[in-house]
Amino acid sequence: MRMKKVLLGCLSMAVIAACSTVPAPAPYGALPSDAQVEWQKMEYNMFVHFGPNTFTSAEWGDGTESADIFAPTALDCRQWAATAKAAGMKGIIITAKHHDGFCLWPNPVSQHTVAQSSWREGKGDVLKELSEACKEYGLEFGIYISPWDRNDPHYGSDAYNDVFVKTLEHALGSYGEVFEQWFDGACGEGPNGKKQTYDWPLFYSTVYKMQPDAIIFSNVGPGCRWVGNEYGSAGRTCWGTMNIGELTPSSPANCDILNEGEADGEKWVAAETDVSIRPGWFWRESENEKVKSVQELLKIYYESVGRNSLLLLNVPADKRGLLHEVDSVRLMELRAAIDEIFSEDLAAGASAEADCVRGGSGKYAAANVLDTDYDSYWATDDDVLSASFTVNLPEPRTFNRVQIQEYIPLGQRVAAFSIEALDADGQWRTIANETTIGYKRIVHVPTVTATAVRVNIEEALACPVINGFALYMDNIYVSDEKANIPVGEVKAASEQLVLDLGEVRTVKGITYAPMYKGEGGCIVTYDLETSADGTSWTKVYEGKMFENIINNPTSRDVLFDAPVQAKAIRLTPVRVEISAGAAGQSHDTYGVSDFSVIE
Ligand code: FUL
Repeated sequence: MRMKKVLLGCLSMAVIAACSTVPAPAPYGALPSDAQVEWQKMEYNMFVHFGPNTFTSAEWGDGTESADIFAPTALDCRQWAATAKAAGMKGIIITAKHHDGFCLWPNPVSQHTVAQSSWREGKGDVLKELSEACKEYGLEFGIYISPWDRNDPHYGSDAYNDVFVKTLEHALGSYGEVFEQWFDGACGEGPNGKKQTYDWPLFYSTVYKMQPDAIIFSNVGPGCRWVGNEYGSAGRTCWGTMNIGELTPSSPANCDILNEGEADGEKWVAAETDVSIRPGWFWRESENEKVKSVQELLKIYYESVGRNSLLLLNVPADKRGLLHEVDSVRLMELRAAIDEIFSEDLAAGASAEADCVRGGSGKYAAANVLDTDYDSYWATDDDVLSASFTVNLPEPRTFNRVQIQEYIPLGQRVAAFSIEALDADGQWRTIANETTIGYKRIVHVPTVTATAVRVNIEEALACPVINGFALYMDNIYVSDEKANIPVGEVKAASEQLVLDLGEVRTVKGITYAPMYKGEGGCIVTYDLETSADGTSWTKVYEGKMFENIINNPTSRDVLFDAPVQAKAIRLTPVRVEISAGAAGQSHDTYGVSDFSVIE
């Protein structure tokens, strides 16, 4: 019924089209800036975590590390850039200053930088070397700077905001163009135990003063937003828009909103999916064996790039100052897999038609979804919010991925759509029911052989504007099931974890892993005791922290300062939390998928 009405409407418009030029759809809602559109087109970038933690194995350094600890033996940023380029990435973002406050570039604002270390006799500069390597390899260069600083003596006072502004000015003013400024939302105590109230408007204006086109990442933008988790998954519904209102990077929206965005949101702040190729953000020897598999990385790719989000994949540099061979080989394997899956568009040679074409004009014809011109699109009349286009294939083709792109320079519009395939028996079968599209959506459908595919826009905030459609066959990714879900148990926060080894053994440390996505909560701080006889206990740690475990609920190895002779190990949770916004909130249960000793 609906189709017929639409057709009639469109036919009468066709007559009008013959006598006049049909205007393009007016932009709808919050729009991306040109820089935001270009940013989203990058799709896949590299994050490099590097700093004192690389040498201490900590996730969060406490700021007391000596500058001399930073001592890469063979730093080669050209190797990073060559690897990123070969991996298909478009830019690299470096942790210029993490929470420990150590700066990877010399600057007069801080007394805790490479200039104070004996590495290269205080003459080294990682930002210089990386920015030059990026230029050489045609990559964009981006900077992560943590406002949380556990070293700076000013932290916790108004003076710190000025110090931080000067730090930004120096980093952003010394190395040419910076495409993205990454602000970590973490806000803990500084060296004097005080927290800081960040002057976010001042920080933003400083970035724009120094780098007018930079995309500012924070939990809530203004350039792009955090995706709400650190395991690499944007929402199946994912709007580029969100209501920011009074939210700030230090008090963001809850993670579900960050993950999905909001229809008709007042600001364009597309989601950036930051995730590490390893369990932790920094390199450590013990995780060389735990680099994510191609299957896990493909899942992440589909759930970020394939869900209207940009993928920022962390590949930490090691103690040499190189990307480790396990990681770089994995990146090449992933690239080969992506190339193979997306090498052949199975819609090639097809024709397209639609039940409504804007003003009946060829300028907005359905065929535009099949060409490679980003700026040509299929659009309907303004009052047509549900319509279909059909892609007729030259012969039966077998595929299991349908890629659709919405022309985001005019705003994100589609709220619900379905996909049908015309099978060998001449039957139209529905193969997907989904919600948003955005810049790019890659829909997983059952493997199907079809002679035609139809996309039904069921619901849109304004007339749909679609500029891309492609079909692919993925023979590599085996399952849509959650990859590597650790099975485990949920325990009461008051419950201790006790390991009886049966005999006295030499123990180097312990491993604790919470459950998938931190279900049940995570142990954040704990006491740890060992016992040689199973009855009397000796404390090894009191109030020790699994750093960043709330945002990144992955397996944690804790290595003791020296091996211990123990028959039993006891871990007592002190603080148990569950993820809430970008922080944690106290919780009465925690998950355990692994509690074991390292021997
Ligand atoms: C988090 C930080 O606390 C982690 O250490 C890491 O840098 C990650 C990208 O952001 O909030």
